[in-house]
Amino acid sequence: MKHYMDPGSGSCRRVSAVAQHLGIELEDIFVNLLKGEHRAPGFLKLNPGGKVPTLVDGDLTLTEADVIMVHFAESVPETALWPQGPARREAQRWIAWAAEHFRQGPPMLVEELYLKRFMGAPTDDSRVAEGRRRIELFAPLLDARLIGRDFVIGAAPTLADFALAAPLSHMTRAKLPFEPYANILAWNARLNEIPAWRDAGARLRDRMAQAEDAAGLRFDE
Ligand SMILES: N[C@@H](CCC(=O)N[C@@H](CS)C(=O)NCC(=O)O)C(=O)O
Repeated sequence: MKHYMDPGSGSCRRVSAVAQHLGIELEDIFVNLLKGEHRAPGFLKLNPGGKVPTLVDGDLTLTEADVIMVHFAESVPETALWPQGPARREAQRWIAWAAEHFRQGPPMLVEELYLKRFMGAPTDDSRVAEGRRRIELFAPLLDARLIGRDFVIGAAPTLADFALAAPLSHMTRAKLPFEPYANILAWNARLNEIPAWRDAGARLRDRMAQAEDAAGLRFDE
């Protein structure tokens, strides 16, 4: 399976981590987002939306990290990442909530406070305020859900955890304001102990560190 990806993307981190966790081998094809390679005509033929991750599995081309994660989970006999019965509905509910609500605020701040610096573009303060507002609106719900739970569905991680945690991948670099949410921070730390999630997180950090060096930027000020 070919995985068109940029290791610096939280969405690609989900795809890489789930594949590794399930023992599925992927051929990674680097699409350098910072160089605009996702807008190249060849890539747009594959994914007219111009986004990574994009997966090619034989005749099937899939976009949307949520769908690709499910494609992997349903290709193995049984995995706790994608539980059966009511727990699966609950996981699906959180995946939908992540896409519709929780994963809105953080990417706005990542773009405004971090990625724009690579392009030398000015920060749009209204988008920063909107990103913060959305985090303040939705983070308390996830924080409350995690009281007394190690992971979102229960004792074991599921695809829902990766769908929710992916946008926190740039938390330090973009200084995402999650300090008030102790349960989210503890859960994020627990997820980072899962080898496949940690490994994809390390590749993301290395990728961004190299990009920062190449651009002559420092983000630890
Ligand atoms: N809903 C998509 C979002 C994918 C997405 O936004 N990917 C980003 C990287 S994290 C991207 O390709 N950005 C390029 C652009 O939008 O120009 C998914 O979950 O796979």
